[in-house]
Amino acid sequence: MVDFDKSGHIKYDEFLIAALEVGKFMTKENVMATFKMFDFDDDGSITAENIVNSFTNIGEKISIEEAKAMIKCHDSNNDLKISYEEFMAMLAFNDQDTN
Ligand SMILES: [Ca+2]
Ligand SMILES: [Ca+2]
Repeated sequence: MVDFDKSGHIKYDEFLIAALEVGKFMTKENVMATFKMFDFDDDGSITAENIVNSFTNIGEKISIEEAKAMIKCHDSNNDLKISYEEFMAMLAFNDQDTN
């Protein structure tokens, strides 16, 4: 992980920037793997609870409100969850090798 401001821990915006940087070079398989990393309960969507769990897992604390705000930014159908499609859009992932 990248600690841009040398604060000794990774803040959620740094985490997102790092994810976006990685996203530029991601394959479809890597995007799915990253999605599943957030989707703890493996139900095909990332909820605010899933985000809180993910950050707890990497030693970061964010509130449920912060997680909800994060989802709202990328939740195009307003169901308060991030679907795989919305996650790909969030990473600006372009699947260029579909046949
Ligand atoms: Ca889930
Ligand atoms: Ca959604």
